Amino acid sequence: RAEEAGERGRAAAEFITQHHAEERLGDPARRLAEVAAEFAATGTYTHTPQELVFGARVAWRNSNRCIGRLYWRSLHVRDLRHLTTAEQIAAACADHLREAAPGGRVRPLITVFGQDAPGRPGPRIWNEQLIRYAGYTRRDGQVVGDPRGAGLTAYARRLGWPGGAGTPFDVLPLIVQTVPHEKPRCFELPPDAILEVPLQHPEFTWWAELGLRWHAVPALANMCLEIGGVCYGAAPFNGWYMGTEIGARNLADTDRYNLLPHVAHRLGLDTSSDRSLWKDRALIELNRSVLHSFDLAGVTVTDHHTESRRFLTHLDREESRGRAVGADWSWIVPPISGSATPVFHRTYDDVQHTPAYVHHPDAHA
Ligand code: HEM
Ligand code: NRG
Repeated sequence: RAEEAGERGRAAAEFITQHHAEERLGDPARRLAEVAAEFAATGTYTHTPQELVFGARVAWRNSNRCIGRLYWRSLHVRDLRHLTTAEQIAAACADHLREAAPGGRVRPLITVFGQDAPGRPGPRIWNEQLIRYAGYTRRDGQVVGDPRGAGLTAYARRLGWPGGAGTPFDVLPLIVQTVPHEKPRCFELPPDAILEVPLQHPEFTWWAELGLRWHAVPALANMCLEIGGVCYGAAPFNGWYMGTEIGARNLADTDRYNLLPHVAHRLGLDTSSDRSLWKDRALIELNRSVLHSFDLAGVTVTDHHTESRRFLTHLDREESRGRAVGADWSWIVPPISGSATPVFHRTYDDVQHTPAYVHHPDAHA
């Protein structure tokens, strides 16, 4: 325990020093002394609003799995560390979603709730993202909706959530915990906080009949924001989607919506042999439909070619500033047409810098 406190104290000093150096704030000695004193008295310390903004942005810059980091300086930070009740936090998450995509224009945004303190953990959001679709497991083991949401769906039901309409795209309630060892609580998201895009296709008019849709804002909610030895366990953040996340993974993976066979059938493709490349062709049409539909709806979305180019610009820019960029090739390279993007044809150093967004084990796993 003392060892862990020492570790966090060192991380605090390192962060304060980094903040002063990067933002050219002069000698950090005064702030370091202040932090050391608060640390000695309370076992933790409080970031200034400026430190919080800097920390959240640099944590994005340090997200090795993220291809979208070129605009890391533009992250907008909502400092809601003072909120305490589950109701307030759920309402603030709904506001986050409204503010993240006014009129469909998505902007990178993070809402930071209270930090963990020794013996006093801060709030947690159990949902993987603020908006995720339920997965209802039927008696025959088949799942209606997103199989990825099946665990949380079952858990929400046990907490008393009555379930949604039973469609494949029912939005899960928020599950918020403010007091450890006490049951978390469910909050339905207000419909006006949920922007969704129905999928159509640029050529096939029948595509809309498939009844597919996806939500506009990917807002990761279960990662911990770690800044200078302090953990913010509830700090949902979002950017915009890259089309492949939806068209090549969420709707296509066999353990997700598994739509390739159905789409290939509707396209009249020969599914009797892998070598007809029916999966590949179905993937391309799914991805065209995602980009086309988001564009038509006026909702921000990027494609993997554009985003790959931007990422290389990001690498150049960071290197010219003397900063090494960590990256994880297996996450950076898009899940379709990898070799047609420039990020494929090189290697990266997967070194993890701090501050960072980190995965903590699911409370309900
Ligand atoms: C991961 C794109 C904004 C932090 C990813 C992934 C993509 C992506 C494609 C891989 C996801 C996957 O394969 O499941 C983008 C785009 C953004 C954006 C296009 C537009 C602005 C942000 C922001 C943050 C962020 C604002 C944080 C402030 C992360 C993190 C991961 C990630 C931590 C890894 C998630 C995990 O481990 O599950 N991003 N991102 N990204 N991104 Fe971004
Ligand atoms: N693949 C996930 C989302 C992961 C993060 N992606 C982003 N993040 N674009 C999915 O829902 O498909 N972001 O902050 O923009």
